[in-house]
Amino acid sequence: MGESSDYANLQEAILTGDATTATEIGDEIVANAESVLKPIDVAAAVIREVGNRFGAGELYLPEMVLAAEAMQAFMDVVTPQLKAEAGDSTLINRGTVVIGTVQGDIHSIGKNIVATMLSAAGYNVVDLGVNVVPMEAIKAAEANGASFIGLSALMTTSMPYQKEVISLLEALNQRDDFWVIVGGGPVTRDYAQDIGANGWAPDAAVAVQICDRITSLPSTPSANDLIYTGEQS
Ligand code: B12
Repeated sequence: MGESSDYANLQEAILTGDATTATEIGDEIVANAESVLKPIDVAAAVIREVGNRFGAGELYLPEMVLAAEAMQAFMDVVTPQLKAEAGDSTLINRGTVVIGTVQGDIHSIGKNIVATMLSAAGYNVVDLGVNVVPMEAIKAAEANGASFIGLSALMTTSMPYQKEVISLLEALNQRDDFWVIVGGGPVTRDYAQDIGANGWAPDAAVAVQICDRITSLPSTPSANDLIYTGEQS
């Protein structure tokens, strides 16, 4: 099967919520494609399109659930390969990242990609899962000696919990203890800046870049007034 027909079939499998075919195509891609990065991008674009159609009332929740299951089935197959490709570096330790999807939000696909890429790039990643209440994120960061707290939010209604983590850190006098990086579909660079996050990335590859940039800083600057994003050189 050629690459582009694989992509067309992958798009179709996710759109129609066909997890079996999504798994088969994932297997095929892992066996034959040079890299899984592009197919993951293709799949991510399709699932966002599903979200747009859901938002526009063109399809219903059960269809979005099935599409998400097909996307997840595909990700399950390609994730080990993604890890291998990105380096799967267990020898370097670039520091610990505690990551989770914020309170009230159960979207995990993008957060999982970010966690996989960071871990492959040499970070020790502690994944707290989804629906993580602010204090839990802070406690876990403390307990694991983390340098970073990564917060994913996919809904406008859950984005305020990213801010809540930062506010809590401030109230606890712990703001300078961790770099807070944020992301997720509706989270913009401006929003990240507004809430006083240290880093924002539109995708997982850039998430690794910003963590690398921050860890390579000569000293730990005061946290609040800094923001590192994919848009800076
Ligand atoms: C898949 C999906 C689901 C799946 C989730 C499955 C799962 N295990 O994740 C299911 C079907 C369960 C679901 C449920 C719901 N969903 Co939904 N869902 C989506 C959908 C279609 C795709 C999300 C996704 O996986 N994208 C693909 C990944 C790869 O992209 P990503 O998440 O953006 O991540 C990338 C970057 O953002 C970045 N990134 C992500 N996190 C982080 C973190 C850090 C630190 C950094 C640096 C970067 C970063 O890197 C990632 C990789 O490149 C979106 C549509 C959309 N446009 O986002 C709607 C969407 C988010 N859902 C929506 C809604 C409304 C819901 C429900 C409330 C529906 C309902 N009525 O029950 C529930 C939510 C329940 C809850 N409490 O959370 C709305 C949110 C609207 C809003 N208010 O903002 C959306 C936008 C759809 C829409 N247009 O209406 N959903």
